[in-house]
Amino acid sequence: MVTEQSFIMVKPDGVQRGLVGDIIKRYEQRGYTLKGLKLMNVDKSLAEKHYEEHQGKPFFPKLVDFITSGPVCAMVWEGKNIVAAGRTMIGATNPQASAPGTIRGDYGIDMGRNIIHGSDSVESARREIGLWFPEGLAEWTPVAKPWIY
Ligand code: FUP
Repeated sequence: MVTEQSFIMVKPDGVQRGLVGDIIKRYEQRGYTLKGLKLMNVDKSLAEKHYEEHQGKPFFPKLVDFITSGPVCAMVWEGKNIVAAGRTMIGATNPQASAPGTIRGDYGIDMGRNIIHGSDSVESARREIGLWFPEGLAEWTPVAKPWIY
């Protein structure tokens, strides 16, 4: 079985508002496996690399300022279809368009303060995990796995 991984990050607004625990709980309870976790400050260079696809867009400078404005909680989650399912759990980019029950739909109002990032493809997940976790990930298999799959 191919094991898919996604890079999920609670942004500075989510950390400041005390939403880290709830967000971790949602992925854990769904049955996904936590493979990497760290609270960290983000420097400009990492922020610009992470959001390189948006370089040159009008919102780019504000986005970099925001993501470097306080600690983020960087995570890697693993499991079946985690990239797409992780995004479904997050909701739409604009919290106003996110359904209740999603993370942004439950907690967000403003596009510039949308709480959480999740990789948008398996390819970006690979790139983002390499960028944010150059030290590598924890190696483990949860004992609950046969009860989830
Ligand atoms: P998402 O994958 O849902 O996080 O969204 P994008 O990669 O398209 O955008 C990255 C971040 O840029 C968003 F989380 C919010 C910000 N953004 C804006 O502020 N304005 C825009 O028009 C688009 C995105």
